[in-house]
Amino acid sequence: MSAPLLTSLAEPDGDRPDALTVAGRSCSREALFSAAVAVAARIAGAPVVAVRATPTVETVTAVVGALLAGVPVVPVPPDSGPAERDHILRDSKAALLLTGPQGAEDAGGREASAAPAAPAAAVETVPVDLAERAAWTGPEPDPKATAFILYTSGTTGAPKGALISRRAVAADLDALAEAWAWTAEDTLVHGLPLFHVHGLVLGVLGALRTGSRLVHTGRPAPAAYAAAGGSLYFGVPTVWHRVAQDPDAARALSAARLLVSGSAPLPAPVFRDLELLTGHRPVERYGMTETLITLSTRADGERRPGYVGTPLSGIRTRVAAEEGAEIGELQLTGPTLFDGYLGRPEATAGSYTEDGWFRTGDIAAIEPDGFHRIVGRASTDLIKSGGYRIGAGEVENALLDHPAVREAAVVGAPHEDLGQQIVAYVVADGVSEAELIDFVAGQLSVHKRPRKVRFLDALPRNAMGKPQKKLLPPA
Ligand code: MLC
Ligand code: AMP
Repeated sequence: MSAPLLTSLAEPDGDRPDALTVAGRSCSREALFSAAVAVAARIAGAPVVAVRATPTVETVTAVVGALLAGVPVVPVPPDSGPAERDHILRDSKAALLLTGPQGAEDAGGREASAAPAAPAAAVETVPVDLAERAAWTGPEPDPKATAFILYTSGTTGAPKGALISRRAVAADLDALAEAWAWTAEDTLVHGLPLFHVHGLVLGVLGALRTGSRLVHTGRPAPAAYAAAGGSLYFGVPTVWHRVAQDPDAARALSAARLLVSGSAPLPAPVFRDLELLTGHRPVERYGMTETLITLSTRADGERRPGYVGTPLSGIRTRVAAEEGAEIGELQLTGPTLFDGYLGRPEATAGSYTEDGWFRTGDIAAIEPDGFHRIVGRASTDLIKSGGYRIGAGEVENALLDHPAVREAAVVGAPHEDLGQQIVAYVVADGVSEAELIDFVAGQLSVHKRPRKVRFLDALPRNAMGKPQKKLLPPA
């Protein structure tokens, strides 16, 4: 049984003024804790709270405050357009939205080019004030209680809210600390978004739970990683690809202890370039919003290009392969699994096998020595671009909301930097590629925009009239 989620926070060291740095602004653990207690006091008793997840100290304070109060947190991507933001707020029934000051958000966030910051009408905005202080006497929340509701895309429809318990987060962070020998001696550096598992759960709570310093670089730029002087670095493969393209920045990471890649497959050439430039063979780990991180190579173990290692402590895996085949769907069980999709019992039930194993939808192979290799996804309608998971159906629906678009089919095309890039095929009149890209970026999140739009006279269809993505022309 893991210790309570925020144990290490309750014993702030108090004297390190830069225990936490986000986009150039620092604070001590004690300052973070006191301001978070003030947040907790303000929101105590709320059923759920949304947090506008800009890369700021305020976002970290808001999340910690909600966790202290035992109020489930719904992170809202700061660049999400009205369609996506309203869906998240309505579906989660969040009545409060914690935000930072606009100025600070502009400094490190994506506000400059984002959609208007106005929340949906029913939501009360609560600004986080780092100078505010309060005494906290609340009881330790139940470990079974929900820590996060993380919105994540499926193949069709709008994103679903994955319910992540406090004990799942605690179990995952402890298993990762063990696998990576992650301690209070580390300085964690990354610049990943604070609304997904990677940047928020691992990248913020992991640092707070292990007691390590955290430097969040605002954006995951190679030069910022190089300047941060960390011991432990997190990145998605796109970030590592960019680091490998910047030899000076890459060489500066030689002094680190561990470089960790996850959220999408790390291409073998990027693994090798990183090794050549930094002297480190990167650790690769695998996870999902619904399961948190479940597989990883280890600080004290072999790291092999193309492999995501072995199950973390407490996790069991199996591959559901057809008779005679070596690859099949990866299925798993363990203490880090989610508690279902909010308000969607059928989707929840559908994500488990009859005997209670979680169906990842990823195709994998397990070598005789236990090393796991992720081969691909069962459905091509879930796209991974820059480490973001994007449902083809969600982007198609956004395109179909444009008055000029009659038909739309969205695919993920292989891309050297992004892994996959979103390509939209549309049947439309009197609208340009740039207009459609901006339209999706404005309705959903900017990262869900197609990078290319191809105009067709008609979508290829089978005899039943169903669109055939396999028959679309090359991007
Ligand atoms: C571009 N921009 C636009 C725009 N086009 N703005 C409005 N309208 C348009 N049409 C702006 C963007 O807002 C941004 O602004 C800038 O242009 C660049 O945006 P981009 O081109 O989309 O960024 P890019 O360089 O492609 O981003 C790459 C990246 C990003 C690696 C930084 O993809 C990223 O952060 N990925 C991390 C995803 C992640 O954390 N996944 C974890 C999921 S959890 P500005 O102002 O910002 O410059 C998970 C579990 C696990 O998977 O296993 O971990
Ligand atoms: P998300 O829910 O956004 O966390 O995305 C989860 C998906 O990311 C998984 O189902 C995988 O398809 C993919 N993924 C995460 N880590 C890896 C990895 N190391 N290698 C390959 N795919 C990965």
